[in-house]
Amino acid sequence: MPDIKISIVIPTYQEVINIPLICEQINNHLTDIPFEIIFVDDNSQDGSSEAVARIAEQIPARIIVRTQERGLSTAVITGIESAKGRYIVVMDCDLSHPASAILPIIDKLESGQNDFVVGSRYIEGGSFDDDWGFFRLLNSKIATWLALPLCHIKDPMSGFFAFERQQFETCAHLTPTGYKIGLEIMVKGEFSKPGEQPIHFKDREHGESKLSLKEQLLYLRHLRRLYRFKYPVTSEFAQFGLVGGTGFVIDSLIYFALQAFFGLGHNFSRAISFWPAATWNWFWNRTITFTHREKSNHLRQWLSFLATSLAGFVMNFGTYTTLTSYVPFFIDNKFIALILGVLVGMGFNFMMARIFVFKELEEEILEEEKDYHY
Ligand SMILES: Nc1nc2c(ncn2[C@@H]2O[C@H](COP(=O)(O)OP(=O)(O)O)[C@@H](O)[C@H]2O)c(=O)[nH]1
Ligand SMILES: [Mg+2]
Repeated sequence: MPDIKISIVIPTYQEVINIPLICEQINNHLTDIPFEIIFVDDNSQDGSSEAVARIAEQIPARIIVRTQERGLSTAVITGIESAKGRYIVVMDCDLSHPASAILPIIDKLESGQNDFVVGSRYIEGGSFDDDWGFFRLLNSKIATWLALPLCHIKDPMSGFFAFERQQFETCAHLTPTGYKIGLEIMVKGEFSKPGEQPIHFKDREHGESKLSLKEQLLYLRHLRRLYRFKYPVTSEFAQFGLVGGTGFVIDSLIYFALQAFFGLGHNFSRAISFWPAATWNWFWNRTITFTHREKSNHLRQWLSFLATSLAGFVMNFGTYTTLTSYVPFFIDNKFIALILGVLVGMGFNFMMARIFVFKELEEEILEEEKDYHY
């Protein structure tokens, strides 16, 4: 038997109707090419195994049934690990992904034009069925936009993708959750030439989609991991800034409320509103921004966060006062000085938070606390 050229990995859950259809499509489009189809099924109990056994008499297909584990992403990894072909193609079973695109995709890999190719709805020549409602489209677009900074691909969410099997070794630390394993492999693997092949994405006709709201929430957490992997400092800084922004709102509300409802003076209100706002920031930075860092000892951490925030506030205020007292430009442009003060204070706070308040964990602890990575 010649060496297998293409391994097509198809995760399945209750796809017994679609299994023969997709096998036939693939077989029709890959004449004279040694290929294998690997279904990775999560114990569907709907006759999928028997269907594959029947097909295997004519078409090189096999099925791995998992009983211990569930989930699309890990199923895809299981399939890739058992594949023998030179190239891996991952696609859905529901006939959304056209088998006719497999060879053009492989051509791109073989010619060296690309080292990772996705079947894309969103580049020129790509399309999807017309009846996508407004919300479905918006949902898909937002999810796509959120992932754009991670890779230069217009359809990074695609479940139809391919790469050379050897390259899988470069994908370090996969943490497969949710649906978007293609995106994760692309971001974490050492791929330098990702590309896209336009496809028409057809809606499924048989069976049901398994994409639930829960999966979508998981996607957001998954994205955060990927951002953290690719842009460790920037992603922390963005979250720190976001938390700081909400803290600023809390600070201002309390500050104005104290003056309006309790008749307190300007400076006194300022001095009081700082504490709840800083506590708010500490809590959310601990819960969101720095979840992967030290979590122990609430009191010590809270106190050191307050101390560094206070120092940051002094830097902020000091910058503003110095600039507006001594530099003529800023005397006329106080607002710019105010912004600069905020930036200096925030930069200082961020550095202190990373160095002192939320210390980095040792590698081994990180491994054990994998679930906290979100
Ligand atoms: N093994 C396995 N496959 C799954 C699971 N969830 C979905 N799939 C398969 O993954 C592919 C895409 O799922 P689908 O429900 O069509 O998602 P959608 O196209 O995003 O709505 C299909 O082939 C499904 O059968 C799962 O938990 N385990
Ligand atoms: Mg589908």
